[in-house]
Amino acid sequence: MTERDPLAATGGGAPSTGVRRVLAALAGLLAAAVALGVAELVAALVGPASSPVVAVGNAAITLTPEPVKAFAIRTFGENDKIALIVGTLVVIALYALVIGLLGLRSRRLGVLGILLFGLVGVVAAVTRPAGGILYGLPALVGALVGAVALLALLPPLQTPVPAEDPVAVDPPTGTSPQHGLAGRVRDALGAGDRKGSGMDRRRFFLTSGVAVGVAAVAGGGGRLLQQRFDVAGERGDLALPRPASPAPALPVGADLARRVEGLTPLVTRNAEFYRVDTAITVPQIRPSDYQLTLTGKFDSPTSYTLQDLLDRDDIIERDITLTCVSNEVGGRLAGTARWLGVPLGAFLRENGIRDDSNQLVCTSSDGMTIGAPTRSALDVEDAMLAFGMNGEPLPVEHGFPVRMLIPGLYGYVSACKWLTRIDATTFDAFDPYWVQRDWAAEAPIKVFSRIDTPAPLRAFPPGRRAIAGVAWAQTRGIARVEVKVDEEDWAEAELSPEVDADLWRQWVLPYDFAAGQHSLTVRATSSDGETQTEQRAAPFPNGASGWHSVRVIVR
Ligand SMILES: Nc1nc2c(c(=O)[nH]1)N[C@H]1C(S)=C(S)[C@@H](COP(=O)(O)O)O[C@H]1N2
Ligand SMILES: [Mo]
Repeated sequence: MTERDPLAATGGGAPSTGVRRVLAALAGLLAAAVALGVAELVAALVGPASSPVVAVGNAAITLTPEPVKAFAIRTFGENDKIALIVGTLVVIALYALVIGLLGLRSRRLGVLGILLFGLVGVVAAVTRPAGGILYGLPALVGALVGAVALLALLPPLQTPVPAEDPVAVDPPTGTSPQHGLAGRVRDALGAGDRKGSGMDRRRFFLTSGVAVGVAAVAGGGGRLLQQRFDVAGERGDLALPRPASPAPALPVGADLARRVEGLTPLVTRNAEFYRVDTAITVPQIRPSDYQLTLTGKFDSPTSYTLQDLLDRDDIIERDITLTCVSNEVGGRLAGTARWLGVPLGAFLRENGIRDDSNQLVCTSSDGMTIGAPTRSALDVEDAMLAFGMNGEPLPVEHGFPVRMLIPGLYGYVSACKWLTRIDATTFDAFDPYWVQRDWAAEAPIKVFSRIDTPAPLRAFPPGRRAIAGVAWAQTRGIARVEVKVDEEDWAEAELSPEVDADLWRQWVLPYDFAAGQHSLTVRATSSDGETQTEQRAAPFPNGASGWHSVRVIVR
């Protein structure tokens, strides 16, 4: 087969060259759209995480260097995943434009480009921790159909069309040597290029219309069909047990947010609870399929179904504040909920956990590994395998059906969501996901306090106004919160009642503001006497430190 450059054939200077290039780029885009649409449809058979856009996005998360990831979390916050998907689509679109242009010069190169693009999708999907060989299917089928689309779209841009004889483009009878499947394939691959001096716009736009239709129907249909993996229904039907040990009642008036505007509520609603994880598509685990497996240093490990866990007679309910290590000074990656679950220490002992395990490696259904110190899992009083959050089954985003919680440790070393395996091992034997990325292997939560109100740099009139916020030091509790205005002495704030050492405390200090600019600074002291350090540290590698300050304008 000989390649011929249709542009060269026309001397590259024909008036239609620019238009032809634009249409070729469009052909590349359409072929990519068809590929992605078809891939979504196939992913509806295999599972949502096998969608190549999702798989490539997930792989990007895995491969992205920590500083970039930290930047993304800082910049996009809870929208980091949307930003990633949009970014992935933009890269794909640019690549597709190039493929279209390349295809104009050589269809074989164009097809090769699409197949390469498919290969990236296949590799990304198959190598996902939760992925199997089947996960490669959506990208593979998508790329093949995308290649067919490209081969259908390019020829009309390269075929000479004698205006008076449109039939010559597409012979209706079998007399042409190009006819028949082999001939068509040869034609499509460029061997059949004739002088290449014109284009058949009508046929191009008709084919484009078909491509748009296929992409939209396959993509939209695929996304719709993927909803069959949703476990929202099963989650709604799940009945939670009553705790044998209920949470201590909150004293009347415990929540200072009722009287101070802008203060974080004592208990965070599920919909408002911060979310941090690497999952682009949230794992969907059917309660009836759920299995928790114990491996490693256990004398008598058992496997548990969800019902086994729900049926236990030692269920506890506790109010616990959970925090992310990525939380910056003044940050909001923390929340408090009323959790319901199995006491972790008792559970581990019952399975004969051995003394020579110092790390529990928890694995989620999507392949995340989170390593917690065995000592904390055994000894921290309210550590649990949680299945309930604020009176509901865990929301799917927060780990349905079961997650781990160990008060006093950042989430990345304790709070494994979608928990399916606990391996009793050692720190020497295995580095979990974040530790592989150089975060600290052990990370107790640092004493922390934050000013919620007044908001920085928003002007308000002179007079009395509450300065307020939250402070936490899980497992130790907060004893004191102090506020410094400008160069005045530290003033002690009023605290919400101490409910549990694992729960944050709200603090309030009414203050008479004079006109002008003021700087407000807060610091907390834990019940065991550690005052929050002024020393600034970034979240990496074991949590941010430093006092939170805000500037306010009074006028
Ligand atoms: N499976 C899984 N569990 C996970 C994570 C994750 O990425 N995957 N992130 C951890 C981190 S870093 C934190 S801070 C908490 C956050 O829990 P939340 O999203 O319910 O607030 O979950 C932890 N558990
Ligand atoms: Mo985290």
